[in-house]
Amino acid sequence: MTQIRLDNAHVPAAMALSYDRNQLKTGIVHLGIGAFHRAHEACYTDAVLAGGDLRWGIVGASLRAADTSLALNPQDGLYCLSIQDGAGERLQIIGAIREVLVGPEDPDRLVQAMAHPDVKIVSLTVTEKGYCHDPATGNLRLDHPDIVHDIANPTRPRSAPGYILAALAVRRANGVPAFTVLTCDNLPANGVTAKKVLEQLANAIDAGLGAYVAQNLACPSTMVDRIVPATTDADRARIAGRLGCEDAWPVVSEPFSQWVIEDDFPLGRPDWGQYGVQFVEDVAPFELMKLRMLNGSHSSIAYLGYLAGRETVSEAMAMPALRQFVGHLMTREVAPTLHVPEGTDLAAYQGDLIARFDNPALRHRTWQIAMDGSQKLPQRLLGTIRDRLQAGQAIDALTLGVAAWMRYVTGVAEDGSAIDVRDPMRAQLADCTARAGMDAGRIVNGLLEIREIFGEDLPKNTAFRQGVEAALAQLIKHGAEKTVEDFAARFSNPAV
Ligand code: CS2
Repeated sequence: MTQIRLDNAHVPAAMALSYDRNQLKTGIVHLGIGAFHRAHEACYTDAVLAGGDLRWGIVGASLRAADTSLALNPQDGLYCLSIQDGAGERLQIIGAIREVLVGPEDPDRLVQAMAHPDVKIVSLTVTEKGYCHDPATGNLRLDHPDIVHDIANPTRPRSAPGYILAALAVRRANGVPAFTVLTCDNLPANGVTAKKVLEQLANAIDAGLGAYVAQNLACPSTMVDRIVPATTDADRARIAGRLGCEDAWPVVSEPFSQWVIEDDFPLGRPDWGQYGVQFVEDVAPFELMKLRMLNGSHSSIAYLGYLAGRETVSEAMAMPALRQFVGHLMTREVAPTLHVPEGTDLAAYQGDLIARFDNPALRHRTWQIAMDGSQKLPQRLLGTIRDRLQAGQAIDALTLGVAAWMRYVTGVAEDGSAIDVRDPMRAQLADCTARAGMDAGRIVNGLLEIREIFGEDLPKNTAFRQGVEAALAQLIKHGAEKTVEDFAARFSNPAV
């Protein structure tokens, strides 16, 4: 049976949009149009459109695969957002995305779209690896294949920084002022990181462009937060049933959503502040709190949970010892390193995080969060470790998180089956771990050699090295479940 497909003519009457999509202008081009953007920025922007300011329609772009464009363009860019908690599901149709372009299919079309004078903001969710930088130093990797390509072909780029510069060069030539670059990735000082990478690439292409970027480009930092697991076929089927029409790619999210932005938009911006976005002078305290508390816990839960055979975060959180470990990590090891934003109740924030991880309606796979660990570890766990080592404080939970990542990237699960390790440094990780066998000392020696992840300092720190090696030896010998139980027993009894 062919079902009706969601599009402009087939929005369920009860969910009709309150604004006329034909009147939209494109004020934002978004690079990396994945599920997160569609449950976050697009949603806040949809509220602005519904409020009557129609200048802020979004053109999305994929820089790799065509799957999102294939799903959304036949639907006029429309899709359903499903918000889920234990109590039920709420559906909403989002109309902010006008069209999805695919960079590799027609790079010039995307560059021209970004160069259009109506576009005031180019936002990004291209994940950590999309910045083509060295996570330990924040410097652009001039040997990254996409960067090598973009320096040789600046008008037909491949990387996100390459697209931004190609469009800025066109705007500059046309006398159109620079858009604001709004990064929405989980990187520390994400705006500063983006600007540094853009300046370095611009200088490698043309010194004049480098100077232009340095002087003219605003890259406000942001903190973004919403848990948005990958959509499953079961989600698609359930949502189609409820909508009465097919949506090829709905997104599923938790109710919680937060966006904190530094207010630096020379060409203006949507009035997102009306709809819950916080504009602040300095995003750093928010960002550090989120990256270390939420993402640091998430990655630790993902590696330990996956190794212990738990498919989702909420299943992992159902292990009492893991729950205790996460509590210890947050309260004892992460919280003391933070300068929390004024007015924040850190204990309440932590309690809310535990409740969010517990959300039984979200099937957030540990395997999904385990991806790209080489790009995530530095800001999620290693920065906290550095601060604590400097203060002479214990790092037991943090080192167990790092050791679990090391055990995970051996690529062999506890039952002997293969782990599908997804990581841009996968070949290098596999090479290190294959040579080391299942010997904790040798694995630690090999992986700590990767300075792009661990920097120059951590490999030299004996407390860190020994802590990780001891935790890894335990994980290899006893498995993750028993190791976490031992951890919980050790720390619930201060006398031991
Ligand atoms: C997760 C994040 O996949 C991951 O690495 O830790 O995507 C997390 O769900 C978001 O940052 C929550 O805001």
